Amino acid sequence: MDFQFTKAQEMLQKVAREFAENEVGPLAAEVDRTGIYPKETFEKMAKIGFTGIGTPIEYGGSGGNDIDKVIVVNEIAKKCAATAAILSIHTIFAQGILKFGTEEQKKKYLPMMAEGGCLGAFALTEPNAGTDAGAAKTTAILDEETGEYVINGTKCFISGGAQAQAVLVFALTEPAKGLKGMSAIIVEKGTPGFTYGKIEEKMGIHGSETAELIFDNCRVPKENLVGKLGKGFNIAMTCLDGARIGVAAQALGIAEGAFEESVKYAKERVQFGKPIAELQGIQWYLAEMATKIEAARWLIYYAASLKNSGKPFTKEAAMAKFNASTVAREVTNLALQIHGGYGYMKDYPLERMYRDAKITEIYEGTSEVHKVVISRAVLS
Ligand code: COS
Repeated sequence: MDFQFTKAQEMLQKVAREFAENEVGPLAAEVDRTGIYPKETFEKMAKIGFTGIGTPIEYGGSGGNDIDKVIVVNEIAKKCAATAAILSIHTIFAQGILKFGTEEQKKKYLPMMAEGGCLGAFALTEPNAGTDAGAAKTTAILDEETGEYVINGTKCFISGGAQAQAVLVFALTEPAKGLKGMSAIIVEKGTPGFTYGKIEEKMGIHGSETAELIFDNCRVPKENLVGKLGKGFNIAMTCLDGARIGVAAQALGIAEGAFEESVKYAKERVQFGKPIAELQGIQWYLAEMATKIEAARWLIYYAASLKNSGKPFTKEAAMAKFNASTVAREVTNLALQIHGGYGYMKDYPLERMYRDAKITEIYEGTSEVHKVVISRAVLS
């Protein structure tokens, strides 16, 4: 088993690290304070090719694979978890179209998502369908006369939902069949009947906007159906498997960012006449953090490499995400502890990292859902 980056991946990591340090890090506190979606940063990420990672060059993407995506999301999350979330979630739309879309859909949407700086979103969750995603009630009924789907319902907690140029919406095309009657349909921004409701105020990842999407007799051409009719739930689950590796990479980045801050602080902070890095209690914290981070990293790269090679990776993606998000919470907690009172203040990034880490245990599937997925796999 080869765990080495290729030369190109080493270069990508260097570029991503520099971009994160120069373009993302300096804005992170401001993005957190204002909650304003960092549009310019997203456009810069499009220019540099990050938004097109995983999309083939023939469709305007940058090529690359899941390892490359992990590298970039990881580096950006070290400096700003919200910006990493925006990038990571954006790529789910493109991946869904790439895997299940028609040639026309690929030609239309992939270039604009990759190079055009347009954001994509993924709308599955509803007020009464969170972990139980199959309980979604939004409908998309075909009007045979006009050849349009008429969409009615409300989606909630949709990352980037109000900014996105196109949203992959999961709706019941045959409501009587429940989740077996669910289909995936593209809805473009500006389509009559498609509006935004509440923009959520959250504990963390403030720059990654979370919106309610309202569909009120929203009509879209039947050509907007993605994949087979009635296969929407399977499409959603397939997309989420990949997205979970992205969240794991984000969680890893948050943990690494907090760890790096802690090492720096421990060497600088003098108490009892010496840097606190010389105290065994602090050394043990750092050792614990470093070990958890390293273990999380390899589980993520393992899941990503399985996905790349076309092997089943559902269980490993769930493990990688469950583990990395736990590590992000534990490591940011210890990092804040090492910083003491300063860590609790907004002058330092620790309290932001601590808040940002929590969502990784919740979105794209809670830790409890991952335990369901893992236990089903090991018991089957
Ligand atoms: N990839 C592809 N298809 C999958 C799949 C996967 N990882 N997991 C399940 N499916 C398919 C099953 O094969 C089944 O298809 P068929 O009916 O064709 O056989 C169908 O989906 C239903 O599967 P299952 O019976 O396992 O569904 P459940 O209702 O028990 O749901 C959980 C399973 C709980 C795991 C699922 O609902 C889930 O992941 N929920 C969390 C949702 C989530 O992550 N939300 C985050 C926000 S997204 S905006």
